[in-house]
Amino acid sequence: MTATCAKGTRAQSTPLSLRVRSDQQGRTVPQSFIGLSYELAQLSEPEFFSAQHKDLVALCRRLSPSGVLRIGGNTSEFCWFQATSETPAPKLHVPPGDLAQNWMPHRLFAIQPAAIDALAGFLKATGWTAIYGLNFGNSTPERAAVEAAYVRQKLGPRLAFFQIGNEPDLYQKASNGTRPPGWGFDDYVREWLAFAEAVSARVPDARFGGPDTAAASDWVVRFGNEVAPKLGKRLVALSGHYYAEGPPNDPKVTTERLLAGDPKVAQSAREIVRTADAHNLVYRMSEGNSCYRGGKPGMSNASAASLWAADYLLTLASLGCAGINLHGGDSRFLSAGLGDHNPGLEAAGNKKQSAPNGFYTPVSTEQGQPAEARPVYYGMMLAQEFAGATMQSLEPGQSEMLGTYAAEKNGKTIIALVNKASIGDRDVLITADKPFHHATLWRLTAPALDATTGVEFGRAAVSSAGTWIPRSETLPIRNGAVHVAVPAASAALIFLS
Ligand code: BDP
Repeated sequence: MTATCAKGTRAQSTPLSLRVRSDQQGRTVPQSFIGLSYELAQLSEPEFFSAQHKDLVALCRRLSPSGVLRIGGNTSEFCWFQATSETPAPKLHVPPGDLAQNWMPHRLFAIQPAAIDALAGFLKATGWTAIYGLNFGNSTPERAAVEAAYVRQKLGPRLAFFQIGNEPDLYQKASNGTRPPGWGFDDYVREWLAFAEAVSARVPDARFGGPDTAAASDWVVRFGNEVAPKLGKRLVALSGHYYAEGPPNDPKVTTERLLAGDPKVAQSAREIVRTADAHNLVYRMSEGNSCYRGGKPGMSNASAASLWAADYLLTLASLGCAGINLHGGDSRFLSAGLGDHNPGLEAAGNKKQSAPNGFYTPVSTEQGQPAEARPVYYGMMLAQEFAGATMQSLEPGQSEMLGTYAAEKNGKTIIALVNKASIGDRDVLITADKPFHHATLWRLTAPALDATTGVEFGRAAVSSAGTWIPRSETLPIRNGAVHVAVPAASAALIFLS
């Protein structure tokens, strides 16, 4: 990226006209739309998710008053609940072959009851709920049931649901090896049901979501169709992961490609939402980010990722997805989740990085340093403004490299314009079929697409204490229309009332 990204070029002469159609309503975005995803192994340090982790609490609260914390990831297959000091560790299944080619942890993480007690305090302090991932890779239904009973008892209504296992569609791959080659969907459902029934026997009101696949949307659809009739009201969500790009050391992974968007997102979301609707479930994108295997420095930890997040989240919201959880956390646990490989560092070449992994994390929480809102967090903040809003259509719809979204909340119209182009400012003229008299604007800005610092929303940064004092611009209204210039590599959030 070059400096032209920040400044862009002169605005185009003919503005793009967009009209908000309040008669064409979409779905209401749930208040719990925004979420974060973490490795379950973070719980091996009980103080991490605790009410005492003040800056992380503050940054979660700033992001959403009612967000969802999903705890799972690759390490969830290697965590075990040490219910008492006598509880033995589970047997670790080691796949045959060269472990250097395997990307799973292969070491165990003990979770003490104190970590669950602290998690309950963290959720109370943030106002969030949790999706709790039970180990399915190296565990038994009995162990899962004991852990689930304790989690349910301590988290109470703050437990959204349990998930069992992480990315089972990858289990039989050599890079994963959780199950032998040939193991497939039918084996998965049979084993999954055994875990769910064991948990239900101990926790009769337990709720579940699944299948938390890496990529296979056909598994999500089949899971909905096969498991919903068996579980009835106990199944509440269909879940799947989405990483837009990866791995970071693949030269084909670029900011340009990330921001160009991915048509598969809409295709698979439509299919999953249709299945979820048919069974009275919701669809949650329970883990994902800009680039798998820890993210790519200069992209996942940069302004590009904030624009990607704003656009991706609002795309999913308009397709009826009930929520998203962007993955992140402490680099030690993200490295562990990848078998201690750090491909992002390789991609960085000789450019020094402040952490070896977790370039995509929305909140940085490196040891001994205050928690910090990273660029992707600001894109999530922009999307959060749509929580509780009812999506509306904007005509004529999407335009190349410009994400356009509208919704109505508390009588106000909200419009997001995400200019993902590295050069070329966009001039937009907005009208609405509902008259408005007041128009204000918050911008999502950064010095350049690859800037890893200096991202602001509403001309303000979020401090580690969660403080954020945005400054809005008032836009003039002429002949019932408002004119907005959206510089290259920036976004605008407009409120009409
Ligand atoms: C997913 C895993 C998670 C990893 C992430 C990644 O669930 O544990 O950290 O991808 O590749 O496959 O970054």
